[in-house]
Amino acid sequence: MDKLLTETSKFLSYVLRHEPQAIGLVLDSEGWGTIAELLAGARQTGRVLDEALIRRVVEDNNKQRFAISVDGLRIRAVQGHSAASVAMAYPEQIPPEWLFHGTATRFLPSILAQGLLPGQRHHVHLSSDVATATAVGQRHGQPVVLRIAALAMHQQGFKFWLAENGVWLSGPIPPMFLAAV
Ligand code: HQG
Repeated sequence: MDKLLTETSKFLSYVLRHEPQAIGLVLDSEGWGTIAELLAGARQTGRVLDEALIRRVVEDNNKQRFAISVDGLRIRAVQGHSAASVAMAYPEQIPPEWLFHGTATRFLPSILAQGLLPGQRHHVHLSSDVATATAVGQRHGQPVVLRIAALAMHQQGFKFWLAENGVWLSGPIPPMFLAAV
């Protein structure tokens, strides 16, 4: 992705996941906002953005973070939200035996004491492979990957959801289901 695409992707993540009100955008409970309102809001903040650029970001995005509605009028982030107005109904899924969570070593004492917590976001984010989890952990510092006994959790009634870009989501994960990889 070139610099403009990366920068635009970060802007879309910010307004579609966290702070839609920063540009006067309204998201429905499924996370959808209209592209027209997004463009108008961005323009007011002086940002160079047009529909073609939005479509390029959505299509080229390395993690398929965004989706455009079938009618082409609306856009949303497919996971990662913290905005209170959004409560997406992800499809519940039976997880594989193990899922992975990448974090920074400095968070480990707290995580092993409290379990994994969603923090600002609506869910704990999990990966189906160690390489992806390592990259997620690297964003925070010296990475470490935890293995989650996901199927055992499911069998005990914990819920797991799968976002359309392959990111697994869950509620809080108690320490007893965590182990170092
Ligand atoms: C940590 C990116 C202390 C947790 C990624 C993480 C992902 C605790 C941090 C998505 C804790 C939250 C989400 C506890 C959890 N004590 N620290 N009890 N429980 N933590 O960014 O999972 O590129 O909100 O380990 O690829 O890193 O934005 O979550 O380190 O899919 O599309 O608290 O964001 O996707 O950090 O990343 P984040 P995350 P995008």
